[in-house]
Amino acid sequence: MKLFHGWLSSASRRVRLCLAEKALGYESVPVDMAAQEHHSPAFLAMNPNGVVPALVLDDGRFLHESATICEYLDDIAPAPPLRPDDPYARASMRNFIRWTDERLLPNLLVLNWSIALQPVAAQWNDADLAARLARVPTAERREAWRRIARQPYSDQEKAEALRALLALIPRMEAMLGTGPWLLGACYTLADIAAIPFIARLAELAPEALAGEVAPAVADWWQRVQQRPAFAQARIERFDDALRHRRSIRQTHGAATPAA
Ligand SMILES: N[C@@H](CCC(=O)N[C@@H](CS)C(=O)NCC(=O)O)C(=O)O
Repeated sequence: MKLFHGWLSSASRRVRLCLAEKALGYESVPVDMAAQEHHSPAFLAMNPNGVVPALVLDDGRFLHESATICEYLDDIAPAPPLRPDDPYARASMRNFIRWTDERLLPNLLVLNWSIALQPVAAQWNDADLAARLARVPTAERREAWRRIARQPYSDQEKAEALRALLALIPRMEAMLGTGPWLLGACYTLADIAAIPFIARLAELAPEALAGEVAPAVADWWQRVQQRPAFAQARIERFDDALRHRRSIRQTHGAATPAA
């Protein structure tokens, strides 16, 4: 299989975590978002939404949507299982993942793009920007690119985005009641879906993850980071990774890294 992904992209991180848990080998193809590689006709043939990740199967067919890809991987490589057997628990897992997709990811993108892509996008001239926007396949993402290039998110919008992200912590705290994982005894795709957001919150608002504030989530986060798959999936600190890539770019003049 071939995974088209961004090292810092939350949806891509999920799929890498899932592949690592399953010990599935794959070819890694990082996508340069600032260069709009994910809006090229070749990429759009794999994922018509023009977002990472996209998975190319061994037989040449494509899959998109990180939650769907993870379920597919759990179907083709059932060990270790990453979904609960119980139908109600499985449905709850899907609802939790959908909530992270709909309520958390757009807010995380506001924060991440403001530091990863805004400095690059702000330099595009009007004609360049118009040509770039014309290649974005969905109105929602086109507006996100326009905002980042011409109307950067305000401090208030960023604070609201962070507040929305922080809603994850009490929700997980309640789910982890009996633990050790979000749906009980088994580590599942719900845990994998939460990891990229908690990893970023650990950087943006470490106080919210303190043991006195969110004891169950703090313990869960420790357990997650000890899993071998966590290191294999390369869930690096966002700011460190960005700094490192910028210094490489300044030294070698390489393309802007995928965010
Ligand atoms: N629901 C999608 C979300 C994918 C997504 O939004 N990916 C972001 C990075 S985390 C992206 O590629 N953004 C690029 C763009 O909007 O142009 C999934 O889970 O795969």
